[in-house]
Amino acid sequence: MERKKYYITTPIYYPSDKLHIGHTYCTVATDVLARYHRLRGEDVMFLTGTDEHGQKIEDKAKEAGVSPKAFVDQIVEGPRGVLDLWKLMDISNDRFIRTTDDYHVESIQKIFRKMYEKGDIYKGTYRGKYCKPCESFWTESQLVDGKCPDCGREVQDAEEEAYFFRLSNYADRVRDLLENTDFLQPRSRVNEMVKNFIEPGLDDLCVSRTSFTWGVPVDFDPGHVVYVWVDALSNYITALGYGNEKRDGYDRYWPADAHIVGKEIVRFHSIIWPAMLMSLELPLPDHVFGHGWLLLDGGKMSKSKGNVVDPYILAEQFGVDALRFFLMRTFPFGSDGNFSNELLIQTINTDLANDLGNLVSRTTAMAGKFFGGTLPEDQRADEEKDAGLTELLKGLRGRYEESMEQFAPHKALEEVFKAIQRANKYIDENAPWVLAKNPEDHPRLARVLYNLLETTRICGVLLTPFMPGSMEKLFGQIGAPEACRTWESAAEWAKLPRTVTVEKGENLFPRVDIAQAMDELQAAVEAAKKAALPEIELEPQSEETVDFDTFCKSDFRAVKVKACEAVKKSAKLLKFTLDDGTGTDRQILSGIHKWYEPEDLVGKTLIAIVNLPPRKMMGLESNGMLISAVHTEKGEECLHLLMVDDAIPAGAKLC
Ligand code: ME8
Repeated sequence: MERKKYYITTPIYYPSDKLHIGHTYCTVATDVLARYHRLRGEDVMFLTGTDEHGQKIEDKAKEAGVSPKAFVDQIVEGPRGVLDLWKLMDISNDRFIRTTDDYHVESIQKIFRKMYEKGDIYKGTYRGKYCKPCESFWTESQLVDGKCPDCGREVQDAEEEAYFFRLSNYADRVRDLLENTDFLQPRSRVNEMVKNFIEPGLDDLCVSRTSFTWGVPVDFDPGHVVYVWVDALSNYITALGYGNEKRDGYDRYWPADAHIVGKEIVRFHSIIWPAMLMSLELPLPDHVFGHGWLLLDGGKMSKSKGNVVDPYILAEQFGVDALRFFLMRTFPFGSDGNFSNELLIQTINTDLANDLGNLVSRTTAMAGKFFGGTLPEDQRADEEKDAGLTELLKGLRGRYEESMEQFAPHKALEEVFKAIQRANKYIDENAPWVLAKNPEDHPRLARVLYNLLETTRICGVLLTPFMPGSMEKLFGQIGAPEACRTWESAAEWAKLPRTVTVEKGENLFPRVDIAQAMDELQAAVEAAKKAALPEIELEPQSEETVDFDTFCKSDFRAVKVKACEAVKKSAKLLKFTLDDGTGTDRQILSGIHKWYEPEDLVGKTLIAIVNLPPRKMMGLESNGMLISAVHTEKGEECLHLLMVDDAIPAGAKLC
């Protein structure tokens, strides 16, 4: 029998900034669904990528002083970039598309031309607002208080020649698709789309721009670049070789089974994208699922709100699987949720350390202690006592499957955790430590432990899409052979060999100390901030000139350190006794204790300016100043006393 195909996609990300935990949420969710379909034995194609064109990227690159391509390359391929992040998060995408890839550009030009030749794209005039200093076009709705959203200055009416897509032609068919099929999910998003966009009337869509150049050029009208959403949405087919020879799989995988997208881009995926496909006369995807947002304190996610949202820091601190699990367990997919670091830690402690972790470690420890790790053949079931657990487990895969098919991974996890909690209760009900005391009860004890291992195994299979790495370890600990890790085996009770051998291993999910973890997170954020600072920063050179005679009045001399000590009650000051060649000791105070210990400086030849007027510091007189070189490194001030060749005699003048 031919394997069923399953094509699933994430949005392609704007590489305009580093990705945060909200972006990670979307990709992890899609990965979980992709892994679930693979577990079922389906032929999965999972696509993700980056959306690299448009004015926003062009502007950011300009700001950074690099070309747009160099700018996006750094964020996509550079250290801790998009590719690194997906690797770290164990994302199992089969393909990765960048909209700057040449095959994609070639396909976009063909797609644009095809719609143009069909008469669905026509040339017209784009009317909007223009900010002269920023050289930017804006629509009325993009303005902030009627002014340029970038610089806040006045804007003027402007016109630009542009191509338009006849979106209005497809309004009825799109409405029918939304209202009369299960194309768009969850259902609540359908009403949003129809009420906010379709009912007020769909305007034709401006699909080319001439005011910037960072995009796919319209090949039959140079000077125009293709609107970034037409470019971006098409990635779902260009990555399969539609319109190019470099990729393949279009016939096998299109139409997509599911596009997973965030709620703010549902409009593009459920109105514009189907209309484009209708124009191209291509089949429509089965489903678009619009998930909710992770919020911070009820508002938009940003780096400055106190919570740590850097997925690198979170994954390094708590483990990749714990983070993946938390995202899927805590927030109903489809609704918004409030993200916080405390909630993350609580979920790890409650579900992973207490419930799942304890079940595994208690069961394997008891099998080790009471039976040397291998369960005996002689086992005694007790229908009455076992039914509560075994019945729950027998129906678990079905309930899990139903939720996963409805794009509700949080509900699937809910079912699995009900079973885990039931198993922990089963331990208490059967008190294995009491059974262990009486040899006659050992067959019963063996069966209790077997039932617990079976429960763990089935839950392990169903948790594999969520925590692939940890479940692999779990299977090792409970001695589950390959045949007991499959989708089919999750529907079979008593699949694990009766005389299974367990292996007590590392604690899969250690408990997190909340106070300590919060401190460590803060320290990691500080370290990351520091690492992002420029290596070395130099003070800009002075633009003010000094005339030669004035400069020559400064008397710089070589001086030798005869003695040096810290000034009492001062954290900074060192007191130098110097030989300046005059025969009388010179005393200079210098605030450099942060960089030097006094004893290390004795005997050194330094440079001092000796004709400054005396100054009092901490009640002591300072006659001159020692010369140092300073710069900033990773945000920290660095200082080096100027030390010269010891062959230079004390008092030698610098000129
Ligand atoms: O929209 N919570 O890219 P993008 C949940 N390039 N999801 C979030 C989120 C949050 N706090 N913040 C962002 C784009 N996302 C386009 C897509 S597809 C043809 C083109 C989600 O990098 C967001 O909802 O701005 C979107 O689904 C995804 O991250 C990429 O966002």
